[in-house]
Amino acid sequence: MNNSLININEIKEGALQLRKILLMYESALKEMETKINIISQEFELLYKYNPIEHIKTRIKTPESIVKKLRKKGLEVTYKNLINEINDVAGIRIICSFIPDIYRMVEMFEQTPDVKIIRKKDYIKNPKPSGYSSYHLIVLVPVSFSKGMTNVKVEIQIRTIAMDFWASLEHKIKYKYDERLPKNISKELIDCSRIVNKLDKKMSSLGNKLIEEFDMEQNKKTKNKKHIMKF
Ligand code: 0O2
Repeated sequence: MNNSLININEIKEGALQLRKILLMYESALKEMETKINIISQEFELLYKYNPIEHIKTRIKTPESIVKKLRKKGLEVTYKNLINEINDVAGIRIICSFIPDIYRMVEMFEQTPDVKIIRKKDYIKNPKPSGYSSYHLIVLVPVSFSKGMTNVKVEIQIRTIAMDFWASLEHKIKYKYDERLPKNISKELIDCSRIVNKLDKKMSSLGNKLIEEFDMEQNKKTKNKKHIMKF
């Protein structure tokens, strides 16, 4: 056993630094969650159609942060955590139909205080695993007593079907400690194709609903800006 003396001040200092970082990410998530909830309620009120089924937020676990830094070949430091890990704060938006996902992306592009720094379309280009979703990395301004900080948040936008596949695949992968036997990987890829087909079919059935919504939206908004006027 290591018999060196415990330095209580060092422990306190480390704990405070970690709490400050977590507060920064938790606050950014709250800001984003509030913005998305407002958009969702506005859609419901103005168009009687809400593209958002539900949202989930999470802060990445310390184990997952350390694993990701090591995978990237980086030292486990607070600096690397902030600069190199884009998804410490994550928000997942579950939409009804595929076109709703692109509508959400468009909306974030038009939100003045959310700066998109990266976009990844895993719907048009699914991952080899079969994973599909739309990812955005955004900077959200958060005000603290000593000024404003832009905090990185990852937004994953997907349909219910994409979420169903990703959640179960994640569970199965976790069970195998990410070393999936080949036959299971193949089955999962097949399942993702079925899910994708189902998604496209449901989206074409939902087209009428979406077309009516688009007409209403065009009537009610000017310059494609989603601002409620009082
Ligand atoms: P968890 O549990 O969500 O924390 P980057 O440094 O940003 O370039 P990164 O983060 O690997 O690299 O980017 P990517 O691949 O765009 O997004 C990673 C996240 O997308 C994952 O986070 C998952 O949430 C999700 N994801 C990506 N590929 C898959 C997949 O094959 N299956 C499932 N179920 N989800 C996937 P984490 O950190 O891996 O996990």
